[in-house]
Amino acid sequence: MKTALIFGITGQDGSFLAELLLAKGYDVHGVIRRASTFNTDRIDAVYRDPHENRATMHLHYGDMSDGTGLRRVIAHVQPDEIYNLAAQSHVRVSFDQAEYTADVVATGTLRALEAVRDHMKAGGKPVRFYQAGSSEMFGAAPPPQNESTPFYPRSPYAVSKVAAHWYAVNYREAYGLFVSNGILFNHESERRGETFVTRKITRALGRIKLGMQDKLYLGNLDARRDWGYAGDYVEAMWMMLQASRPDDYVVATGESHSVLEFLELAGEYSGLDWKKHVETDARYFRPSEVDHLRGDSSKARRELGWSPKIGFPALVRLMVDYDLDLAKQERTLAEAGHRVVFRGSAHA
Ligand code: NDP
Ligand code: GDR
Repeated sequence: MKTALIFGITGQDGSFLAELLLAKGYDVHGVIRRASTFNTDRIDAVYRDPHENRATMHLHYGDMSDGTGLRRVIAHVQPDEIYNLAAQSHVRVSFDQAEYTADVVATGTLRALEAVRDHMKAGGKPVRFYQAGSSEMFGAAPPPQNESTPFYPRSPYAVSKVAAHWYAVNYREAYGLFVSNGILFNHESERRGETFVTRKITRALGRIKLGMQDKLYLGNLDARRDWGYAGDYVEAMWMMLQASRPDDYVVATGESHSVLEFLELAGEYSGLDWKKHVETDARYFRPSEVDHLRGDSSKARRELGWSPKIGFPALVRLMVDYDLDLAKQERTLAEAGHRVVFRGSAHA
């Protein structure tokens, strides 16, 4: 049985990856942050109380800003594979929290790599390391973007991901570590954080449809993204660590759509006269925008045998369906007298 350690297990991708690895028979360990409220919603379905003695997933407290803690977790878990998915992952927020984003995303990756380097030097078993890179690293470079496209990052988040990418390459070259960079284009799901534009849209449409919300405020509708399904993308992460040698891979659908196109399709599918409900708010524009991302993932398709299964219309539909159901649950609770608070549109 292989042992995997996931930094960022409570996030969208962490939860899908944990499920994938559990289904493959892995012993799965995850690092979670201490918070004053529970932050394990996305993994609660696969978590078992360790006291019940049938635990398949183990959680450890840790933070990418705390290198000593990361070392301790690695020494304790003795993983075969580490997936570094932890990040302050919101591009807009990174302009407000630039230093923090750099510390977690760039230096946090360096801390993890240093820990792996020392762990192996001290005789620990060989570790394969996945680094969660991003299409944001390409930024202003024109599409289609592939592994040879020069990086041109346009936000503190993207600059930090570029630094993390090069740390990973350097540790591969300098110390011979098995480190692979996935350069993943946007991937969404019903578990997507509610302040990313796709989920913000589907969440709002569900609530508007049920009369629980009137307006949806958005920023730049012209930006184009290559949107895939998160469940498909975590498979590519796993495949990268099963390859015979470490490398860097773009993971994308090869198709791009504007934010407006996403909105139109989701609005039509919801059966709403959505134009009456959508307004623009300058606060959601970015100081410097990434206009057009469309990935060329032929290397991952050729060398890993990866391909996406869920296309754009199916992705939009599954998110709208899920959020319509969620809105129904909220309305039922509200009708039963519960206080249902929704902050969705207020942030980012
Ligand atoms: P999420 O924002 O959903 O999840 C991020 C995870 O990182 C959460 O588990 C979060 O914990 C954790 N985290 C945040 N800060 C810290 C910290 N200081 N120490 C330890 N853990 C921390 O992101 P996604 O799941 O969407 O993305 C996964 C990774 O892939 C990220 O690195 C992201 O930047 C990158 N990426 C994502 C893409 C996408 O389209 N989704 C595309 C390309 C790259 P908590 O739950 O407590 O907040
Ligand atoms: P992105 O995703 O920045 O591509 O980063 P996001 O969904 O936040 O933005 C996509 C595009 O939509 C525009 N937009 C808005 N965005 C948000 N969040 N809120 C709005 O109201 C809004 N209105 C318009 C944005 O300007 C942008 O052009 C995501 C994250 O998951 C990163 O961690 C990851 O690395 C990249 O995808 C690939």
